[in-house]
Amino acid sequence: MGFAAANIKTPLIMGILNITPDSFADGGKFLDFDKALKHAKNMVGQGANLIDVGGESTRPGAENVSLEDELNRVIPVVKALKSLKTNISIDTSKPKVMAAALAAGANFINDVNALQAAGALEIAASSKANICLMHRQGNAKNMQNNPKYISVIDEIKQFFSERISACIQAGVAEENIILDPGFGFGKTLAHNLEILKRLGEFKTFGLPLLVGLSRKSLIGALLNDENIDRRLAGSVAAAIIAVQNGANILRVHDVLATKDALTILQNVAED
Ligand code: PT1
Repeated sequence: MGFAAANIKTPLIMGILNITPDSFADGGKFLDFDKALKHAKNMVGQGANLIDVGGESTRPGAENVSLEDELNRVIPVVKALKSLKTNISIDTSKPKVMAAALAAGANFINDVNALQAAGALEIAASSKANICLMHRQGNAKNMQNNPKYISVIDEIKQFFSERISACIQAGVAEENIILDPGFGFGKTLAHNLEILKRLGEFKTFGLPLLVGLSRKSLIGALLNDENIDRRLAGSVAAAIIAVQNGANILRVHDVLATKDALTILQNVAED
């Protein structure tokens, strides 16, 4: 069962749990699994409201992962996360991974492809899980290759309208839908900044907004520093701006820092 996403007042923190394989050591698989669980436990302890389990990188230029590999990476982790009694999100575009993850205890589908794969809508509709519909221009391989929009905001809104309609037609409950403008997915720095500035315009759908800004290259570009280890403060600042502009769920690597910043914001913000 999903949580009441439409009633989110205080922003929720979605902690990122990337399950990447260990390509060399024999005992690698077990170590990865152990490390992933420990990390998830830490994030929940730090204030994460849901854990986003991903077995396929969707960052620019990333390689595709086979169905079998993705299932082997994420399903044991989803099963193990049940003991943490947290909300479990599955970050996938593959309908079979969605179905297996839901059966294993996930209650949130985070699809950067917005359920456009054949069969994805049906799986979403047959569950009570929350569904995050993210906007992306292009695919992982080509999306940062000169993205162009006439109006980035209008085009994302148009996409949201189409995908919300497709979901409702397929039988997904509207109150389970969450929207995400997809920072870094087929967007230039100028596009990303315009989306952050005008995030509030997506509230016209009356649905919660999820944003993923954490450690992305847009932060590095603004700081003129490509070092990913130096993106914490910029990521937290961007997350807080997003909340002030209407974001309801923050997809982040750094749960504790984000939680602390939100606490400061909430003590100052009027209700
Ligand atoms: C996101 C997101 C995601 N981002 C949702 N799911 C990633 N709902 C994975 C870069 O420019 O924003 N929303 N799942 C990670 N993707 C990227 C994209 C990582 C761009 C890095 C960059 O550095």
